[in-house]
Amino acid sequence: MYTLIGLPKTRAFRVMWMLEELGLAYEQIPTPPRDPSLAAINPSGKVPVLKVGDDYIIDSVAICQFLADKHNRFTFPAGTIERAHQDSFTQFSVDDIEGPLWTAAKHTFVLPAELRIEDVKKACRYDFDRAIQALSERLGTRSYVMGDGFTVPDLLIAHCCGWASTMGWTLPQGNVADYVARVRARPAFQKAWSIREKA
Ligand SMILES: N[C@@H](CCC(=O)N[C@@H](CS)C(=O)NCC(=O)O)C(=O)O
Repeated sequence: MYTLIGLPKTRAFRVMWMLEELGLAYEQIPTPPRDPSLAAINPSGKVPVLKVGDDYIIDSVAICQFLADKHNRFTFPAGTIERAHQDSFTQFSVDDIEGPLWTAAKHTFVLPAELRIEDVKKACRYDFDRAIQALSERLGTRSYVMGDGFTVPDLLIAHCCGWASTMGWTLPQGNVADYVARVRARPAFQKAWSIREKA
C-alpha cells in the first residue's frame, strides 16, 4: 500500500492519476504545501511525496516514473533508445510546458506579494505558446507522444495543459488540443479527477 502525501488539487493529482492507471490501492494524506509536517521529509516544503515502506520519494515526476518502472507499465525500459525519447518528452514537459505555468503561478499567488511582477506572465504565456507549437510538430499524427501507447510524459503534458486552461491559456484547435482531450478522457484520469473534485 502506497501513501500519497499532498492535497489532491496540487501536483499530487499526477500521482493519483498514475496510481489509478496502475489500479493500485493507496492512502492519501491531504497535506497542504509548506505544512510544518513536511519539514522532516522535504526541506522545500513541497508536495507531493510518496511514502514507500519506510522511505519517501519527493517530486511528482520522480514518483510517476518510479511507479511506472516498478510496475512495468506506461514506460519503456531504461537504457533503450525509446526510453531516451520518452525521457526527452518528460523533460520537455517540465522545462518548456510546466516552467512557464509555474513561474506565472508564482507571480500570481505563490511568491510574497511584494515580489510578484505582473508583466512576467506575458513572457510566460509567450514561452508556453512556443512550447505548444513545438509539441504540435513533435506529436504529428500520433495518438500519444511515444506512438500508440500512453507513457509518463503524456500524463505530465495533459496535466499541465489542464492547469493552463484554468489560467485562461487555451490551446489552439489542432493536434495538441485533440491529444490532450484524448489523454484526459482516459478512465483513470476521470476517476482521479472525481476524487480530486470531492476532496
Ligand atoms: N517539481 C515538484 C514541484 C512540487 C511543487 O512545487 N508543488 C507545489 C504544490 S503544486 C508546492 O508544494 N509548492 C510549495 C512551494 O512552492 O513552496 C513536483 O513536480 O513535485
